[in-house]
Amino acid sequence: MKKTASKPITPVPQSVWLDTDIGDDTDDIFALALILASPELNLTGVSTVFGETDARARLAQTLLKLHARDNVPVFAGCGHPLLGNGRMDILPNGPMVREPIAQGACALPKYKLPTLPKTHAVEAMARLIRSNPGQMIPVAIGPLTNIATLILEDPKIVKKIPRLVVMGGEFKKCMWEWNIHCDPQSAACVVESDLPIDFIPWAIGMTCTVSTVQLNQLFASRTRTGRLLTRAVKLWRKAKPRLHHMPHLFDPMAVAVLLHPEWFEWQRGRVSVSFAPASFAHTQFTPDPQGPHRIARQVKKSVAVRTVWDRILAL
Ligand SMILES: [Ca+2]
Repeated sequence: MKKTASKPITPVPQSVWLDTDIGDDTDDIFALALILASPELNLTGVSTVFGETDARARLAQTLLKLHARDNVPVFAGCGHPLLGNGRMDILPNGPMVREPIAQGACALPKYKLPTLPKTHAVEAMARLIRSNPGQMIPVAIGPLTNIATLILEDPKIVKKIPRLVVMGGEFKKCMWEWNIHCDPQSAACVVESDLPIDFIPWAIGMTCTVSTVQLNQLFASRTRTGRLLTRAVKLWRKAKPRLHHMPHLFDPMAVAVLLHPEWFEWQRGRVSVSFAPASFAHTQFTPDPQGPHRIARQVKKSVAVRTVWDRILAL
């Protein structure tokens, strides 16, 4: 009997959607680069959130164009918090002045990029989820306004989303985390839906910091991506001269959840958002083996940072 050689099974790439506030801290552009560098993932769309969503969309389009991936649609989403009533300065911890996004100058001019679709990001995401129920995992790495709006407009849509990965919240330190703080009402709406959610909290991102040697590897890179990311980091540092810190890989770790879940130690339970004056926008966690949420408690930081960074540098 003739033997047939068994072909290795190639896993089908996981469909993902990136919901991002790309343009402020550099970890969003690193997260997008990591997705593009990962054959395990199929990027079906990008939505932008918070503030200048059109400018953020152009920055995402720029990185996609560099890699001939401008077939991936990018949509501008909600610029204002859910209850912002068109204002950005209503947050309880003082006025929040939004300046132009730090890395805006990295983006190619409009005429070199695909025309931004008129479809709102939330509508685009909803259409894709409905036409591919159970297939696509959104990765939310900005304030949760788009995701909350998606759920509010069609609460049943959560049944068509296998799970959501969120970079947001903090459960070890008594503090608010930026993405939750920028729109706590949206965060509450998302965690109170039935959506299964994996959380990468602030402490995980703080653990995953790029070293000086690794950053210098990026600065020495002469690839198109290397040059773009170098410029992004330099613009970000210029925008925050007093801090002058090293990039933390908050957002790329949310993507890494889909690539290497074994890097993380998880705890299952339920996340809630506090609206008490003394702990406004803090996230709280109640352990529950049947809960819909998982929070990452630990990460294998050395292998995680090295692997993620090497992938990004190789793009
Ligand atoms: Ca972000």
